[in-house]
Amino acid sequence: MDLLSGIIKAFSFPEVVSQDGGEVDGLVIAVHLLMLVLFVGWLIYYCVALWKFRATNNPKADYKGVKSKTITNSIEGAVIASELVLVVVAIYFWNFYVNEPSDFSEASVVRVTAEQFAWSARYPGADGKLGAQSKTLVSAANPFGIDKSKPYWEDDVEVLKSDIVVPMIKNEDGTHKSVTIDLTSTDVIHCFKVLPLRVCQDVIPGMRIPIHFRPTKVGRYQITCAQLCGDGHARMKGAVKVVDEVAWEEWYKAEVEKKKPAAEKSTATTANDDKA
Ligand SMILES: [Cu+2]
Repeated sequence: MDLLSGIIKAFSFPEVVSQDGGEVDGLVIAVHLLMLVLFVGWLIYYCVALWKFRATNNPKADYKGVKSKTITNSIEGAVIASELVLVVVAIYFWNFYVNEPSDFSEASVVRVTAEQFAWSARYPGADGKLGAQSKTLVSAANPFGIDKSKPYWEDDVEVLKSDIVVPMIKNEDGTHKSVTIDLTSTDVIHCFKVLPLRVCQDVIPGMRIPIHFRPTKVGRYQITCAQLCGDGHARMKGAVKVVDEVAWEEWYKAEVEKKKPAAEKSTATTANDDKA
């Protein structure tokens, strides 16, 4: 019984912690079913051909082959139909993943930058906007390649080579708020894969690629780099930490506080002391 449950578990989907994860599982099942239909179809065709053209029935080779167009047309039809199904399903899911979610806001964007061999994140500060970023400006002192000649960058919150914290916020209608992650890389191609969130997106230098998901469960989920990105690829681990709304507010407030200039912080502390 243990063996059976172990086998079932090995062939089951991992836990889903994103609202739309079920759709991804549906896509995986649909593609596998389509492949199964094609596999069985071709297997039947192969067996029929073996039987029909067996040596005992056809002692002499017929070099002209089959003249009827039925077989050729059926094969071409099957190829076109299966390609069409794959293209339609792919376009549907591509739209689903790249289009902005209905509740998109600039303030909920997290800009994640990959490098050999770590993940870092940048969040909009109190102004709700992220500063401009350019690959040409990336250096040890400016790992995100921030363009300091443009506005909005000063109050941005940075998390270097640590957990990427995102909030799990439940809407009144029972749905969950979306999180948008803009992915980029400072060196080579990496891949941001978080299985429980059902996201897997290549991270390409010079490009900013958005992905969306709606976390439904608090927890710490491993980011696996799914592109061989160098000799340290195997140790390129990161984590997406999904926290509830209260923990998110606390964390974000503390990070914003860290960004404030020392003078501003001491004024705030004195004001609080006065109140006490
Ligand atoms: Cu990697």
